[in-house]
Amino acid sequence: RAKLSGPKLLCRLKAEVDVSTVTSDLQPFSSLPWASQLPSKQLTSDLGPFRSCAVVSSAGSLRSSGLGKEIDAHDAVRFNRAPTSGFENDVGSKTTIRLVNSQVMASDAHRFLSSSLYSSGTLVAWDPAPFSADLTQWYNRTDYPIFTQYQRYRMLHPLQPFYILQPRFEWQLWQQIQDNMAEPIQKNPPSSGLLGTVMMMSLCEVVHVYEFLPSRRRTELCHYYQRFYDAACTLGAYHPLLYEKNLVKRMNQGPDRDIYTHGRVTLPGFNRLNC
Ligand code: NCC
Repeated sequence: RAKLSGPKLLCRLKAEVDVSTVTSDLQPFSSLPWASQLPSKQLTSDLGPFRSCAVVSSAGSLRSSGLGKEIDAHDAVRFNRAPTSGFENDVGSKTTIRLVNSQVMASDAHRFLSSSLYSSGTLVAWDPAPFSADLTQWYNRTDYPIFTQYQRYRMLHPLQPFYILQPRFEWQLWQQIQDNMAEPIQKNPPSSGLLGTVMMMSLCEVVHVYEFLPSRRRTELCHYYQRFYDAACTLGAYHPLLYEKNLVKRMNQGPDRDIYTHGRVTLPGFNRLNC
């Protein structure tokens, strides 16, 4: 299997991966009593297009980066319980979209329903669904109780836009990682970081990703917001993170130097690609 060049890889992603979200008219949701809590339209038709976007990984190497100002010049996506308060100098303060996994939504420790951390911008949630499961199978067997938590959140915060990614998107992206690697990769969905990056490529003209590919500040510190050390946070265990990073490295259109100094990768939005 031939290794695709960066531009070919970008075109393949654009053609094969569809950032689809759950809408109220889809089976099995349309026949459920709470269907009206779901958005009636796709995330990609409600939001954007944004001119330039920042994908802010939660990596420990963001600490002392001083990237806050630069990040705040873009529309930004953040992940899970990554805070901005107290870390503005390094990660900025603007949150346009927050992408949360279903574990965060379900765990008591993360106070998903009550913490103000989740209340700015648009929320997008995802759950590691079984490989190629249809929506009904997934609905009956989610990894974490994403739908009960979604309904509760919507009751408490009815005005905040809140979307749920379709598992189809996770697995289409997983397939692209697999198709472009020589070895078989683990059959777990990509990390929130890659899901968010591709989601932003569908919403923005240019996407800058910060500290997904580690800079010279590379550290075993897991998150910039927590004193916990584990190299697996950067290299992956459950998620095929190393392969995800390999893919992003190949698609990068910015200079290698940007990665080293700023942990910054530059990717084109799908709409800007001529393919
Ligand atoms: O850690 P997490 O990810 O919330 O980080 C968000 C994204 O940033 C990128 N990252 C993070 C740390 C690091 N040192 N290097 C990185 O590149 C990754 O792309 C990552 O996706 C997740 O993907 O949803 C994940 O969530 C956590 C956890 O569920 C939440 O933080 C809530 O506590 C997972 N950790 C565990 O389950 C213990 C993590 O595996 C993936």
